Amino acid sequence: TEESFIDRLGPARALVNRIRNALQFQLEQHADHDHPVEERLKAREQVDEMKAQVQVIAPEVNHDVKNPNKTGPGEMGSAVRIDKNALSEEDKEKFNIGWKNNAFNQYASDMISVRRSLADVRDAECKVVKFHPNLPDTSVIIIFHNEARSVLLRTIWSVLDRSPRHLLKEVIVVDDFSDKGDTYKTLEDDIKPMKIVRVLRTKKREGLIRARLVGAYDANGTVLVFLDSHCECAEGWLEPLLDPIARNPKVSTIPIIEIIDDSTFEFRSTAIRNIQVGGFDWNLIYNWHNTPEREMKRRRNRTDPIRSPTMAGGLFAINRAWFEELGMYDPGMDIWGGENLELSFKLWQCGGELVCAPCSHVGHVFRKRSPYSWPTTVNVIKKNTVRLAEVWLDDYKKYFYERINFDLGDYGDVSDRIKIRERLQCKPFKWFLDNIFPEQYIPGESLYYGEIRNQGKIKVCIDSQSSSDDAGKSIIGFPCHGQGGNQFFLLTKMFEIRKEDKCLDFGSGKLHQEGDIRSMGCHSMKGNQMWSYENKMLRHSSGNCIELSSTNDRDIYMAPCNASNTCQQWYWKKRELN
Ligand code: UD2
Ligand code: MN
Repeated sequence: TEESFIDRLGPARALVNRIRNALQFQLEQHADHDHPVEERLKAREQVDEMKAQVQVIAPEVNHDVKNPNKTGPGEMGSAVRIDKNALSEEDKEKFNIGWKNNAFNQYASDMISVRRSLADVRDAECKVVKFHPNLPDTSVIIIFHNEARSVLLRTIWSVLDRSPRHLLKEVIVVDDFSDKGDTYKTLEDDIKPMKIVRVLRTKKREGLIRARLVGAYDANGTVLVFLDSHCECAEGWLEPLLDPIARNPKVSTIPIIEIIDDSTFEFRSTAIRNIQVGGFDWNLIYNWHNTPEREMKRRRNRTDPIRSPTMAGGLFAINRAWFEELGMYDPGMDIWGGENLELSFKLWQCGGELVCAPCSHVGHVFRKRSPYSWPTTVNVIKKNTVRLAEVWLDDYKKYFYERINFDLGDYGDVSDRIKIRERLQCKPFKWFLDNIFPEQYIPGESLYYGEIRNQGKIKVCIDSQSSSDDAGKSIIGFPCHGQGGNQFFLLTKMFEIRKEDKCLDFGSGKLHQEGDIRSMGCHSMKGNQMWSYENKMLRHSSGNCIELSSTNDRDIYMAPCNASNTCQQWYWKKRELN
C-alpha cells in the first residue's frame, strides 16, 4: 500500500509529501487546455524533475542498474545491430540458439540493460492531459512459458520504473510450467530487489489463458493489467489505461502496442493519428484496421480513447470486479488463441466497452513463429474458437463453421459460459456487428463459397498460400485439404473472388504466366478484381479464364477461355439463400 511505501522511505517521507503536493499543484495549475502547450510542457518538465528526485531516494530503486548517461546498446530504445559474421564461433552458436529458442534475437537482448531507457514517444498533448483525480490501483500480471531472462526482466523493470508507485499495488509473474533455459530457476533471486513483485507457478502446463486466471485470482488490485513477457512499458503508459476505467469501471482499455523489433530490439513508435483498432475475419482471427472515420468524428480530442471492436489479447487493463462478473476467461480454453475475441465480444455485448488509450504506449516483440511446444493431439486454436463461437456468435457462427467444413471437433462443454451470457442478459451478436463493427464484411451475401476444386485434376484446389495479411501473394494449385483457411473463397455480389479482406486480382494482362493472379486488398472498383463463375469457368473481366497447368499441379495462370479444357473447370459451392 501507499502507506507502507512511505513508511519504508523513513526520513525521505516529508520530502516525498512535499514533492507530491507540488506535483498536484503543478498539474492543477497547468493541466487544462486553456494554457498553451509550451507552458504546460514546461510545467511538466519541472514535475518530471521532481519525480526523478523521488526515484533517487526511494529504496526500491537503490538496486539501480540503470545507465544514467542513456548511452550503450539499445538505450533510448535504439536498435542493436549485430554482424553475425564478426562473432566468434562460440558467440555465433549462442546467437543461433537464441533465435531458435525464442523466435527473436536473444543475443541482442542480452546485450541491452534490463533497465534501458526509452524515448518518450507520447504526443505532446498526452503530457498535459488531466487525468481523473482518483485513479484506481493496479495489479500487473505477466505470464510466461520459457521466456528469455533478459526479456522477462526488462518487461518487469519497465513496469516498476515507469509506473507511479501509488498506482502500482503489485506485479504478479506467473510461470506457466517452464521447463527450458534457466530463467525460471533464477527468477526468485532476480526479483528480490523488486519489492512488490511475486512469482506464482502452475503445477502443469496450463496455457496462457489459465495462467492469466491463476494471476487474476491471486491479485488484490482494483484493476488488473495483463502483459506478455516480452514487453516494455514506455513513459506514462499506466495513467491513460486507468483513466477511462476510473470514469466507467465497465470499460476495458488497451495501449498502443508498439513494435519491438524481433531482431534488433528497436522500440518503434506509432504517431497518434495512425492508430489502428482491432477487428477479426471469419476464421475468427484477429486483425488490425484503420480507425474508422465515424470514430474519428465521435471523439473530441486526439487524446480521447478510441473504441475498438476487438483486442489483440496480450496487453489490456480491466477492473477486477467487472472481469469477475464477466466470468473472467473461459477456463476450457487451452494454450493459446481465441480468448482475446471471447473477451472482446463479451465486453461489448454485456454492456461494457473496449477502448484504445492513445497516450499509452507499450512495446511488444512480435514473433514470426511460436517458439514453444504445442499439443499435437488437439487443434487448440480450433477448439478455443469453436467454444467462443458457440457462446457469443449466434447464427453468425455458421460463417466460421463453413471455413472449417463444419468439423467442430470435440470442444467440450460450454453450458457454464452460456449461463454467464444469460445471467448478464448480454446483447445479440447482430447488435455488436450493427453498432460496434458496421464495417465488417458479412459473407451471407455471397453467391458461391468454400474450396474451388479443379475438375480436370480433382485433388487440386486453388490456394492463396498465406493466411497472413501480406498482400500480393499469388495463387497456386495445392492438394485440397478441406480445412478451409487458404482454400476458402467467396464469390461476392460485387463479383469478387474474396478471401476475407483480400480479392483475387489479375493486373499484368499476361497470359500463361504463372504467379500473375494475386491476392490484393479488395478495392470494390471491379476492374482487375471482377470475375464471373458460369459453366464452371472462372472468367476475368479481361475475358480470360483461370487455368491449372496440365503438366504440373501447382501452376495457375490466365488463359483464353476454352470450354472443353477441364483444367479451366472448377467446382465451387453455391450458397442457398435462406
Ligand atoms: C497474441 C497476444 C497474446 C494472446 C494471443 C492469443 C498480443 C501482443 N499478444 O499472441 O497475449 O492473447 O495472441 O491467445 O496481443 N504463454 C504461456 N503459456 C503457454 C503459451 C504462452 O504462459 O502455454 C505466454 C507467453 O510466454 C507469452 C504470452 O503467453 O508471454 C502470450 O504468448 P505469445 O507471446 O506466444 O502470443 P502472441 O503475442 O503471439
Ligand atoms: Mn507475445
